[in-house]
Amino acid sequence: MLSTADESRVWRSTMESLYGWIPGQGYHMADTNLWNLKQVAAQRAQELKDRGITVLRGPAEGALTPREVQLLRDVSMGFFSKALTRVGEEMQKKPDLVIRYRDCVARKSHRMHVKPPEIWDDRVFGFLHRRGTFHEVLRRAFGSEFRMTHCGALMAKPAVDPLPNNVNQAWHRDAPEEPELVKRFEPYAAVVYIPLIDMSDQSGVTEFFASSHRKEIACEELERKPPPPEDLVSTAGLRAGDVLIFDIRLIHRGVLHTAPELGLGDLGMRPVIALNFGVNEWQDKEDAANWGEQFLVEGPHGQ
Ligand SMILES: O=C(O)CCC(=O)C(=O)O
Ligand SMILES: [Fe+2]
Repeated sequence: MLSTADESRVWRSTMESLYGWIPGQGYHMADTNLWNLKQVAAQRAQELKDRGITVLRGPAEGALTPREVQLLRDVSMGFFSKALTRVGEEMQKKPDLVIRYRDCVARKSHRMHVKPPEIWDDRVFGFLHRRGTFHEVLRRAFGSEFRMTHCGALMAKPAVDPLPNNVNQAWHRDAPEEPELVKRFEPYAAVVYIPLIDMSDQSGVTEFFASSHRKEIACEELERKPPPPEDLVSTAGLRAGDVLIFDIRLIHRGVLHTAPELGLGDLGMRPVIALNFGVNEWQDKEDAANWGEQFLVEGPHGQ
């Protein structure tokens, strides 16, 4: 448990990131709003535990501000374009190149997962690392010390033509259950998704099977028999900066992005920030399991 002094520090920094609270001058928000945010955090932490997924919508619930979204768009799109240039150069040498680097991997469903190094700079991106309502949700859900273990951007490229490789991702869990940790923490790790564009059904949504985090379900079977409608949660309708949190064991999949006009840049990309958080006892195998050994893009590298 945090002491009252610690708790009030967490909330002061939340206020600072959300409402521009200035030390020494106090903040202008009424106490009732602060109380509301605490209520939101408590309720969403419970939802994360029960359903394996929860969403914070709009700045009043702790979503990112437009300025924070813009900062993230700039670094994601900037790094993506560097990565694409480098992929082009490497493909000239090796047309059957497998894109699996330490800072950039290709995924199914026309997705590229990149790690812009700037995001690790917590002087600029402190709002992703430790301030904000979503950290408060995680703190309450984990009930223990936790840390960020991965941060990147999931870029979905439009796939408008009916080509054979234009397929949705397979249903999957990002990591299997860890029975020893479940005995002590419930949950023990979670993923945070923050779309950087307003999401419609066509802009490359992610679909989630709510409540699947504690169920024994064979993901392959969902290709034939999809989740029941009442448990199907999609990112369609989220606004840029909204914060979706899901249990690392929750079943989900990426759906094709078919609306370049709703995306960013010349290609009409759909960027989503993806962060992993877990209790200190949890070891994140994301890098070892899914990423390569060598860097693709030259320059400073993140963590
Ligand atoms: O980009 C998305 O919508 C989801 C991607 C995903 O789940 C993954 O790559 O593991
Ligand atoms: Fe995934």
